[in-house]
Amino acid sequence: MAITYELIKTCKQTGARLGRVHTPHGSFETPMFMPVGTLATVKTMSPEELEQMGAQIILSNTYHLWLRPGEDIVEEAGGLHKFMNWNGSILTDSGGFQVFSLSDLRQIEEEGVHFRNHISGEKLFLSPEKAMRIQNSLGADIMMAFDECPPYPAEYDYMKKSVERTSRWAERCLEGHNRPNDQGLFGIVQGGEYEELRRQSAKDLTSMNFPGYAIGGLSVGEPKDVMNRVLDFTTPLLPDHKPRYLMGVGSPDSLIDGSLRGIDMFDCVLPTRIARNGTLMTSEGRLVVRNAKFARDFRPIDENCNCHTCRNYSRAYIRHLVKANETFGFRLTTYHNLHFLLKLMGRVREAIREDRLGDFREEFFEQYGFNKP
Ligand code: PRF
Ligand code: ZN
Repeated sequence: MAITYELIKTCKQTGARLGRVHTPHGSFETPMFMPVGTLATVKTMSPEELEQMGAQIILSNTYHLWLRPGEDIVEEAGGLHKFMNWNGSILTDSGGFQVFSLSDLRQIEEEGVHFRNHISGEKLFLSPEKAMRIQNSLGADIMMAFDECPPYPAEYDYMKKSVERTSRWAERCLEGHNRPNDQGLFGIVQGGEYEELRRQSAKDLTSMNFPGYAIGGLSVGEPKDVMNRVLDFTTPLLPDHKPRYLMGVGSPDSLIDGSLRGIDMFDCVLPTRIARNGTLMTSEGRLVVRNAKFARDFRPIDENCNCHTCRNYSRAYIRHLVKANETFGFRLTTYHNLHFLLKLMGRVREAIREDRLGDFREEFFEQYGFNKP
């Protein structure tokens, strides 16, 4: 099996899991945050920098790499790891979600999804079999099943039909996967906010025996307490001896609240995207560095951070670069935000090891400003 999960311990205070996922490109500690490298690059960061900040696994996207440069070129290069010179683990999302969030004029059928290329307008079609063929060519360590992620809110009747189709598509993904020895395929549990449908989806997918499971369809506009409630009843439906991945979640509070509920893996464009408009995550909440009040502020972004950016550059300098649209400014902000989340996950793992994740949550939320009215 390409992917195995080792449970090291559960936090006595919260039930959160400390573990390790083994892949053909090394192992990574969990709970873990995966930086997003949609187009075979984590925007503005070199693989050397990612390694230096402690990234152990990154995510890339089937949909984007299929459109450009084309999975055949990546395959000819020797796969995604070689193509982009990243030797750690890689996970590719299946394209299902990107089709739903980026393209217009899509039409969902049993066979797959018809839609238009979000750049050229060209007519395209993606199916479970095609998503597997593309992901097999890309060669990531972990591939995702082709699913449907319905919008929030969605009617129960629609969600039920969608969950049933996602289960049938998952069967077809397993069938179409032709590199099970060096690529692990994860199933994706859907069902929106409906407990009965999450239960059905989890039952269908766990019976197919994937090496890991994702929880999809969250962080699509629902309130935070809805997400936490869904996690409360969904994670216990998943097997203990396999990794659990909460898709598209990356705000500091949700990373802690997800870990607390037994999630092992997370990804999100949030840290990299907000970095490119000058928003930084700090131990005291968000800092918008474009703000005039930082013009003569020669302190680091976060006095409690020891990243390359904070050790060497000031708020005033970064503000100047970002306002002038200088690429180097975006590199500095991206580096800090990713370092911040990776370090946060390290602190989460340490708290689990010491059975005090609940206390850590309280302290972190207090300092980050979540407990303020
Ligand atoms: N499915 C897939 N990718 C995703 C999601 C999903 O539901 C989400 C939901 N937040 C993010 N990325 N395949
Ligand atoms: Zn920093």
